Amino acid sequence: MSDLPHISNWIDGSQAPPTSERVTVLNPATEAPIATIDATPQETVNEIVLSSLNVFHNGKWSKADASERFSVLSNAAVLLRSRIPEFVELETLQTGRPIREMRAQLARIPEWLEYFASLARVHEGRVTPFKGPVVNTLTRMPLGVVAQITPWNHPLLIATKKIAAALAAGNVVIVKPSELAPLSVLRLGALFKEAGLPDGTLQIICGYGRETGKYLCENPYLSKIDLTGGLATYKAIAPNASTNMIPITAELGGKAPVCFFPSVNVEDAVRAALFASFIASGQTCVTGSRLLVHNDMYDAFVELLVKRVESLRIGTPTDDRTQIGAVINKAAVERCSSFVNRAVEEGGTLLCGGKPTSVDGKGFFFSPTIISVTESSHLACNEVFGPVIAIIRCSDEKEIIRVANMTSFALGASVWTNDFSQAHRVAEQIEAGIVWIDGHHLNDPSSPWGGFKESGIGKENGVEAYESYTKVKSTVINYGVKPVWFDDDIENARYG
Ligand code: TXE
Repeated sequence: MSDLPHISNWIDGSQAPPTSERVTVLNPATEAPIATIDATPQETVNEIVLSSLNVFHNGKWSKADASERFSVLSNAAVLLRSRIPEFVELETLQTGRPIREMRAQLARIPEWLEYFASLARVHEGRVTPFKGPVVNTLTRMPLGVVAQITPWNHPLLIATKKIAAALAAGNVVIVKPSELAPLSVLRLGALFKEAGLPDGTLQIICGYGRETGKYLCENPYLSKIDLTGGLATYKAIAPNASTNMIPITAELGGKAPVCFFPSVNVEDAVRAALFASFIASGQTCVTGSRLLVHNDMYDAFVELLVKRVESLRIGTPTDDRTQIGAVINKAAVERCSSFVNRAVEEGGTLLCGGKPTSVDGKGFFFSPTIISVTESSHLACNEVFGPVIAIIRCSDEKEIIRVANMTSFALGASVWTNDFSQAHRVAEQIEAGIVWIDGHHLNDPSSPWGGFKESGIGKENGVEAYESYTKVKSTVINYGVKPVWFDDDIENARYG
């Protein structure tokens, strides 16, 4: 028996007895095992869905007043804010991301709980302009038991935003965090209990995606699946969801263009590129993975960019000075290498980086890499999900817009210019769910987040996310004449 701590599933308000099969979680920066988690088998997954259905039907949460949902989510926000340092430590340990990034990101996560708490309290139904003496009310009801499949790159942020929206709307939630970084999410179970959430309303189950995740998504009693992950995962779960008429929200990959125009000073542009491209070692769905640079600034931009990228500090994630941490696992290192090799084989020019590296001889690290390529190269068209960034020289505005749209993904994009009308013109023509002007990665609980094309379906954040966790009920109240259609003595019978 290993002496690693084992963190079992959080079910019905407490830690469940451990499953017999387990998954080991590694620290990507040292390759050392840090804990084991459950590998939940199908039978257990199905039992959990059924017990969650009972919890939904008992109405303690699904029929709770909006004011009660507001209080519980607000309490959870207060508790989370008071525990940020311990969550930061855990998140850094399991993702290998620099602690300075995790501090900045986690400090904001309670805002998602506050936002959706408020939305639960203030969201109102509608009355339609129905013809005749009729009042038609539209009210929103929770869906039922919803499954959330969450990833490893922003484990706590992504899980919290999905959980907050679903609970605010009155659903019972089953979360399956990524087997690569599940530990922070597992801690949310006890936190929500302390905040006053009824037992069984938030269930957290662990295991491999192709096993536990698959079993969960195949269950016919779910009322929604909300996935953040890869396109292949979406394609694996969609057929079952379709058979069982389960709606899906999917937040998938991206190939975000970062568009630079010469009105921007080169130093500012390079700073923007570093921020867009290398946060989380490029492992985010909106990573600025294609730098589209106007010809008039290209040479100066590249010269300074390479200098700055080469001086980024790769290091131990817990060190405050570290700017670039690890990537998530060995497969990610290999994937980065294979993208670099193919880009070079296709005639791309490696400008900097391009190699696996390590810290104290250990860990899954890859040096920040810039490769100049053509717009239709493999690197320019496919998602790396790592610190391997394509740069493309573009002759003018029209070309930047054309190249920006040359991708099957359409999640994020950013436009950097000091020309106000150019900013609007370009942003308007870029196909993407989120376009930033003079910014990148900007995120807020109120701001809908989700892509077009192969980047996904539906939105996280905002009223859109809340409403996607509800179904609309139309109640039609006739206060005029009662139906007389089949009465014998009525000619030209009318209704109402
Ligand atoms: O994701 P996976 P991976 C994208 C990105 C990346 C690619 C693969 O393009 O290169 O996905 O990354 C669970 N049924 N993003 O392999 O496998 C899995 O256990 C049910 C973008 O890490 O999709 C985990 O909980 N669940 C993204 C979750 O899906 C399954 C963040 C995500 O893992 C499953 C991460 C199955 N058959 C990856 N297979 C973003 N938008 O930020 C896996 N899972």
